[in-house]
Amino acid sequence: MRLVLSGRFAAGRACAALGTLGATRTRVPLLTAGDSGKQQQAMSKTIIVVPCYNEAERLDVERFAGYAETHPDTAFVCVDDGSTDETGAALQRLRTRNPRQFAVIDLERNAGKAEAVRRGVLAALEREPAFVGYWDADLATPLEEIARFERALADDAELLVVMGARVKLLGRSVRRSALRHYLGRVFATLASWTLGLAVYDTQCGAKLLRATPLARELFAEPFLSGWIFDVEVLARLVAHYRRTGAADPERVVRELPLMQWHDIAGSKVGPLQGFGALRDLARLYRRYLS
Ligand SMILES: Nc1nc2c(ncn2[C@@H]2O[C@H](COP(=O)(O)OP(=O)(O)O)[C@@H](O)[C@H]2O)c(=O)[nH]1
Ligand SMILES: [Mg+2]
Repeated sequence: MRLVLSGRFAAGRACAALGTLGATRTRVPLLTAGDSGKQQQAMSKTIIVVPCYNEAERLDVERFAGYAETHPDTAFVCVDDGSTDETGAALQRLRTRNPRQFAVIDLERNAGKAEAVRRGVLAALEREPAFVGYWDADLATPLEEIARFERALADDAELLVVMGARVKLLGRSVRRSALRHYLGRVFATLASWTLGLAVYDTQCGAKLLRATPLARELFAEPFLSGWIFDVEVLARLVAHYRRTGAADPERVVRELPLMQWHDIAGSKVGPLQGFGALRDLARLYRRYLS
């Protein structure tokens, strides 16, 4: 699998420096910092990874570009996960328009959301931002929510992870079909039991982490699971704190009820994936928590 990081974000010609990353031994251009890379680094407080698989129809280039313009301390790493439509061209348009704030990682073959996010997060961490996160390309969670996630991390030095939670409350706009909502609630409850954590919504595609060595550790190894890698990140965190006794995981993770979350048509996750998710929950329990 080829991975190309393009744009000034990729530290110019640093792509010549090849290394290996994770257990898959994929050849990966390391993000060595040239001068422009260092400038970029200094300016990006937050880097958001956007996994994209065949998102040409849904990717709203104007919304991403507009957000970046008004938030110069935020950068995006968009991971084109072997798309077969025009996603690559749309992402290149974003990058060309604003190479300082948009980088594109181009995975030649589809590796799945978990691996795409993992690659993006590891690449982003090389830039040493204060915060690193991931956000669904369909913007079901609007980018404007990022500021609240940043504030939560900035205001509480002990917090490591802030996760969006889709909770339908008065004064908030959370729109999801009843079927997806109830299937989601069943899954979330099982995930919470498995983890032994009072988590409400593991699967929201909007998360922000403080960019610490522990954050890197959480993404260092390829995930066992496909769609429920968010649960696996939490399982790794719980296992870490069990091992070290350094903190209570419930103290370092916070769920933030979103002001807006609208389900966007065109999801690639169907109800059938639920069975795979249950199998993956059992595997996660055995691997990290039993
Ligand atoms: N990298 C990668 N991302 C994917 C894949 N399938 C979906 N995604 C991304 O995952 C995010 C959420 O996908 P979506 O289909 O809207 O799922 P849902 O909102 O959870 O039902 C989007 O950013 C997609 O582009 C995939 O196979 N690989
Ligand atoms: Mg979606």
